[in-house]
Amino acid sequence: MGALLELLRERQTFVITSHARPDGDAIGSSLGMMHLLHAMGKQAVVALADPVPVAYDCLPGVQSIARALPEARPDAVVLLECDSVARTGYAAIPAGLTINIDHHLSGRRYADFNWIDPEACAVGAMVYDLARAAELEITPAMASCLYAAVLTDTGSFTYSSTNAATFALASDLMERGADANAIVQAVYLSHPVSRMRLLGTALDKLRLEETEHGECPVAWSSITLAEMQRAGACVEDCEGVVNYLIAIGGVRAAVLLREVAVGPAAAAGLAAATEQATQFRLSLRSKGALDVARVAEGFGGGGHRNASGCTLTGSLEGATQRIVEALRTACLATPATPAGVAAADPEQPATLLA
Ligand SMILES: [Mn+2]
Repeated sequence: MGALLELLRERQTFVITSHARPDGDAIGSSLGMMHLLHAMGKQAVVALADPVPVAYDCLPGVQSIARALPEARPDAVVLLECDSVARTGYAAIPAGLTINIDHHLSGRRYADFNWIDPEACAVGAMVYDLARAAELEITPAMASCLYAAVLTDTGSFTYSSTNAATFALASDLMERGADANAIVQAVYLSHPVSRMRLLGTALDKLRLEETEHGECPVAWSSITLAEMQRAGACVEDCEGVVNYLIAIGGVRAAVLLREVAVGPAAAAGLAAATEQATQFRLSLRSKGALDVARVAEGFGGGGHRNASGCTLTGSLEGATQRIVEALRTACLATPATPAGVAAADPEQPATLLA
């Protein structure tokens, strides 16, 4: 961390970015990093290729987030939660130096400086550690941003990455002025009704794999573009649906397949994709030792042990068959823990993707 601080101190202008379709950790840690650099007397702007969901409008500094990269080439670009430059949604990010800060198991060392900590519950927690190491004052604004990152990336302190240190971090952020109540209100209690209608559709289509022993270790469902259109829903409304599938007792792995608009279909908005062009974004979840990061990597994706994602092309039936088969194989290869309860495994701490 000392080496990273040295790199930051030596430079003056920064661009901070994170992955496309930004989540709570992407937005919270980016803004937290911006506040940190400002506190160091640096020039720093956050640029995200996709819009910030309205749920995060309450975070201090969010109105300064740009969609386009600044024209002037910065001294350094800080990439948070990205396994490549392409993950940002930008084709290229010219900078004197690239800094990669990530906590995914599938994190890659593609930048000039790489700090990957798969044990961190959120990248927001790594930014917090950096601020402490720099002996900077953590302002209420920075605290709120980092709190939002930690809250969302731990599934509201429920994932197995949550430990005593996570609560100590949350407690410290609240002491320093994080507005935890406002964040919970905005992030969890302000959903549009379209989101609930879409959830209803997905749960209605829920399927469970039944083994000869009567167990149902794999659960799956899907959301098509037509279903989204019918519910008046947007892509954002699909977030978190997969968490309901993995919440079922006895289920060890779950997947939600979401049809994405590609090619001419994308150009026409939410028009149904042609058969050949059909593409699905998959969100995978698991409990305990079952590693869905590895399953996703088998399809060119990645993530955390208990939460990952990948993209499949083909028909819905074909894509479903391939992923369910892969999850079934992973289940068979990984012994189940009693009652499917997540095992506390100090050897391989699990971190989850929001
Ligand atoms: Mn994260």
